[in-house]
Amino acid sequence: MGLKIAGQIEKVNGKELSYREFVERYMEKNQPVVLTGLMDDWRACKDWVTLNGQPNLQFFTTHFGKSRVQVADCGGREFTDQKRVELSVSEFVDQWREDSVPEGRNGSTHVVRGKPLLYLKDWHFVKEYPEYIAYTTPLFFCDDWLNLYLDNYRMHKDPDIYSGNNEISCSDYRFVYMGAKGTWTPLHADVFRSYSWSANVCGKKRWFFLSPSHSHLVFDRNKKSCVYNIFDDVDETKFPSFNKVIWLECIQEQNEIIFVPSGWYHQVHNLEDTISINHNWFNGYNLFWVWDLLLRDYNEAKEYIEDIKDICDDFEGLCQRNLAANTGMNFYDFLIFLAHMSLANLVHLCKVFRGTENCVWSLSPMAQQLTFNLTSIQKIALKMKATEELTRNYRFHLDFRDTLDDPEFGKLCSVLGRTYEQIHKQQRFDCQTKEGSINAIRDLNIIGTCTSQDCTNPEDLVKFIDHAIVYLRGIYGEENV
Ligand SMILES: O=C(O)CCC(=O)C(=O)O
Repeated sequence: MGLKIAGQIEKVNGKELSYREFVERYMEKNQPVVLTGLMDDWRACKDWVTLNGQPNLQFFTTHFGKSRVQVADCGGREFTDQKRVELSVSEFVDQWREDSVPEGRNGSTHVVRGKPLLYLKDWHFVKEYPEYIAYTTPLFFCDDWLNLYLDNYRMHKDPDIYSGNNEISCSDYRFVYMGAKGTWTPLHADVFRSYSWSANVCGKKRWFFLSPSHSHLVFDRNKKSCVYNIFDDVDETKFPSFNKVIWLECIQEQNEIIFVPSGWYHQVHNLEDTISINHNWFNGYNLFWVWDLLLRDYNEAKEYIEDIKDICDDFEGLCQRNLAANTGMNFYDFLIFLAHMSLANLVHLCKVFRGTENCVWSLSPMAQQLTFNLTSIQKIALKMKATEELTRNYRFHLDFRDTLDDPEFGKLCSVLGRTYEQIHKQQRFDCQTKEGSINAIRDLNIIGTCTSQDCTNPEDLVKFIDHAIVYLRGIYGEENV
């Protein structure tokens, strides 16, 4: 039986959309959209594409040929994903060229002359070639705490997990994908239940989407395994609701960027030889998706080893290590991340406050954004506080005052500040700030007056944010924060 398709994803000219409109219509509502007109000046669109619109494979061999990359075998499955091998870019390109002799193609079976179709995925191109500015992230997708944080910190520090290949694979979430016509990505929801955006530098993709409220339909009775390929002859006894699924479809053309919201399951097919760039990211609008996933994966990890609980010296530690290995971070990693991000947001809030003493504070979109961010972090910390494991086990410690002196934190703060200045410049507030970034929070002595100057658990973070907001209200008046 064929798939039921209910509709298409909306396409909007990105040049005619304001940041606020993007937030209100898509990011806040968690709705997909395709944006056009945002890639005009990308170097990738010139260097990586031939005059007749094909991937410029020679350019890749010449300039990036020695890079080692992960390549998926589109015909082979390994657990929930495609089998992967590591190749150099040159080797990958050679194989692509060999396979692209027309008579070799065998329909949509993901195999060419008995050999699997190869799809280069998750290439950390920006990390590897920081000097080569292939593109600029469109403003709509710049409020990206995940990649800003990873540019300065590691998400997870356990040397057992964070080594070798893993070190590279966790370094950031900015990727290049390259694959011939027929390559594809199986059904999945994104890592950390982040948002993603994906831009077609050349080629064409066909996307199938399922909203989070219907995602249970692609799972088995135990809600453990998900359909792998929606075009397979899906076993009805195993996936009894699969035939009820109604999909949203999107044909994404060259130079179009798709916004994939949190928790939407999707399967993707390259209809032509395609190169795309994609990022995963999260911010104050979708943090709760990340926490929901972590909690769910934690409960699963715990259930899986429940039978060794009584003979294990550090059962909770083992659960957290397994969670980090499977999901990419654990509770403590996430809490440290939240503590850094709250302090960075507060640094800027103090800075804006200092610079706007004589203005009507509530008019500042920047202050509204920072206050919103702090409030959404606080909501997650409150949820974390309700998690027994986190109240019983204090496994990390962050000193807010020391963090202000950390040069990596200084870099994180400057990039975050620049990002919000860029985002809000359309609605520029009249009073400009003159302060250095971190001085304002020091001068205001917010940390010194807080009962919890250290963060060791979610409750400390909740109190710290409460204190900061009450303190600023005390100085500048209730209506202003
Ligand atoms: O382009 C693809 O093959 C997959 C991309 C994807 O799944 C994503 O960006 O989330």
